[in-house]
Amino acid sequence: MLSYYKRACLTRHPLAQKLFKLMDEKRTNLCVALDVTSQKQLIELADLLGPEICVLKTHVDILEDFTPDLKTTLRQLAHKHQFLLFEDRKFADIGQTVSLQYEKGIYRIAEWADLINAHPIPGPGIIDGLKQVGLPLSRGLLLIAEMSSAGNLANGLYTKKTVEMAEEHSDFVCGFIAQKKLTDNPAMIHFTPGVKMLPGKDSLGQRYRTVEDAICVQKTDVIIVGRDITHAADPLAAAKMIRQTAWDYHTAQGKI
Ligand code: S5P
Repeated sequence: MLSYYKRACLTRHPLAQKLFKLMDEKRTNLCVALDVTSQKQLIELADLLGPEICVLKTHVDILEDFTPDLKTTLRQLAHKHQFLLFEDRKFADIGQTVSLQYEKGIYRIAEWADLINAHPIPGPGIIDGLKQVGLPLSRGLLLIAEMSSAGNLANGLYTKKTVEMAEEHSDFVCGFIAQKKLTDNPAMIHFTPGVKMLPGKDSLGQRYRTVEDAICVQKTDVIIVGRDITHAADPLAAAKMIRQTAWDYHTAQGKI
């Protein structure tokens, strides 16, 4: 198994290099999903959990009090605690439309988010549209190759074609949202959502695998954890515990 440091040397994608080095130096492969609806909550949690994470994942469109200065605050926190910002926008339209959704509108995602993701359903034009905006800014795109939710349609040939699309656009695509490792290409980073300390599901189709399963069995790189941290009685203690567990499993895989 290659270390994250070695993988940083094996990719020419500037953002992937940055993330691999950050994970290696900070010793964390935890991405926290802060699905909160107020800016105050988002900023407080980002500042509290920042030291534990490599990536902060947001859904800015669920904020009820969004103001444009949030992007400056998030960038300052990302710099202070050394993490990347991932806006989980799940783009899914034709190239022209997604390029506008990415660059314009009230959220101006391209201005502040290091990472974004997209459904490959529209075909490679979606990558070209996002790339036009993101490549000059050294941003990165994750393709959604698999989903955690019950009954989803992203499997089999769809997933295989997604991996091929990613390889063909590896100047901008730096990895996947997936439930397991999909390629041996060391440049591609696998992010896995639907992770908790204990397995289970929620009432709306979300399915959870454990940290151990995600890292040791499915061989993913980064775990995305939301409610197991944000709904814990002590979110910082939960984040510290999950971070340490995930890193211990990662090092036990011989990736050090
Ligand atoms: O397949 C997916 C893809 C994503 S990005 N399943 C997911 O759950 N997600 C996101 O991960 C979802 O939008 C949410 O922000 C997070 C999971 O949150 P949790 O509270 O269930 O851990």
